[in-house]
Amino acid sequence: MSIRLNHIGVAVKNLPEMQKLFSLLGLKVTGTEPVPDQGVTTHFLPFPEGVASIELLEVTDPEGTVAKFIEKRGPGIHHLSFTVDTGKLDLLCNELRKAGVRLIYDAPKRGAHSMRINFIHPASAGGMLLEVMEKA
Ligand code: CMX
Repeated sequence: MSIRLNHIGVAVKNLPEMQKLFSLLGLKVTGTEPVPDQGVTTHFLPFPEGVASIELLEVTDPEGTVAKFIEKRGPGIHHLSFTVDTGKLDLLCNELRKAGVRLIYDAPKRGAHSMRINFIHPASAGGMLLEVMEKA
């Protein structure tokens, strides 16, 4: 199984300010997608050659997990997201569970860009929230 960095999720408080900053770094928003299930609208800024993206997370649900994250820890890097080969996510999740790794969902959910997603809890990942996903 191969795994690739897909994006770095960043919880933002001031979207225009962050868009301006990344624009100065040469990264532009190429796609925006509301993900009501996750209480956010996602704004994707791909790196050149499509290697990976920055994902700006704009809060749409004040009770959602990203809103809570900003309230507790302030804006900043929220998660790292990795893609696995299509059809391999369930296998990976089973392997992780068997190894005692704590996953957030019992079964993957639908995320932005029609991906199936799950998360490794920060308690099992050295304080980082890690997303693992595959194309649905
Ligand atoms: N990165 C690192 N640590 C985090 C974190 C994050 N993103 N979010 C929460 N934590 C910390 C909490 O601050 C808490 O730390 P302390 O124990 O030191 O207080 C700890 O993790 C555990 O917190 P918890 O009480 O179990 O749970 P929370 O209510 O804080 O929720 C989590 C944490 C990971 C379970 C929740 O954020 C979640 O379900 N995340 C998955 C979904 C998600 O993040 N969606 C948004 C992105 C969607 C997208 O990209 O489309």
